[in-house]
Amino acid sequence: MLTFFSEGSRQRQARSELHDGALVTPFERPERMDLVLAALSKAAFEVRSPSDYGLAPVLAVHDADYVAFLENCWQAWQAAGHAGEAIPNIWPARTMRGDRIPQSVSGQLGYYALAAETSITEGTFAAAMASKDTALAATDHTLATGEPTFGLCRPPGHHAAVDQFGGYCFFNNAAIAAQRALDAGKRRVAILDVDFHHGNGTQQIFYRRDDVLFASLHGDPDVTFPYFSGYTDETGEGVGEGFTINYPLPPGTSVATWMAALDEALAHIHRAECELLVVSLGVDIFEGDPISAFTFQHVDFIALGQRLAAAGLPCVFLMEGGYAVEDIGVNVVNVLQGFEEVTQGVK
Ligand code: SP5
Ligand code: ZN
Repeated sequence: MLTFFSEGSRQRQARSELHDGALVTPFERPERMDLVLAALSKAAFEVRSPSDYGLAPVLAVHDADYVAFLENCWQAWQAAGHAGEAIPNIWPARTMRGDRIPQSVSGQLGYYALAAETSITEGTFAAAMASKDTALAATDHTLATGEPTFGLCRPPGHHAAVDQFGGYCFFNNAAIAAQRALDAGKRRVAILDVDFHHGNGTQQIFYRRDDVLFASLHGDPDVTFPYFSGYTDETGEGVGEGFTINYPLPPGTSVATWMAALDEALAHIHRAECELLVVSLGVDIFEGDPISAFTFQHVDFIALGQRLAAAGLPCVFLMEGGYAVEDIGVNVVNVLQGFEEVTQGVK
């Protein structure tokens, strides 16, 4: 399967993640890409660089003030004399005002962040730009050829909302891809999110729309990040009612139970007559993932790819999470090869 990857993704070089009450080396680290690239190379996948699509496709789903904040944050943080990476520590919490965007970068961080684990650093904006280029190039290839395509996006995107970053995400690559497909003439696009964590950002971006169906399988937010999004009673609003569907599953959920939920999600997508499938491909559903709690083994990712292919839609895969660094390459390639076995009739 043709893959797109931008070397610009390496500019995301954060040193700090707030985890378990300490600053640790981020789980979302550049080595993740090296191991996926090695596995793709071993499987003889062609990898191409995306072209530069500029900011217009980003501004089609994100607010301009948010994009400007991301672009300027690191410089403002440094100008303010802070020693470490830019990390929020105050929010417009429920008992405070949500209608003010403070002048101070510290206040702005709280306004535009939805979680504190994700720092902003020197190359963060450039890497986010590279990541959305990867998503757009993959989408354009599928739109032009009908062939499945893999976008090896980094940083990931599915937690990024209209005007908020967090969960290692800055620009919502899947949302940018789906909007691109609509702008190219598709009438309805499905985004299927199989990452362990709920794709709260993707859900929020399309919550009141019926041209993008968002379906997600994820750890039950009652006990799992992002905690405040991903429950079954979130089904969309207005014309979007019925175009959001969530399958929260408890930690330790068996692969059989997960696959049964996947089949329900695919049936829902089928009924909605979607013309393109964008898969938010997080492989943190792997049993060995250090921050997640599902039970996928290597071989189960092949079955996942096969089931996705059976949906019979043109398909764009976009990388989201997956933090068992030694295993993410094989897990990703297994999904893509499982998919191709079905679409190309290879066994
Ligand atoms: C794209 C993506 O997968 N983002 C995930 C962001 C998760 N950030 C917070 C994780 C908190 C994990 N705590 C789990 C403790 C397990 N022992
Ligand atoms: Zn995840």
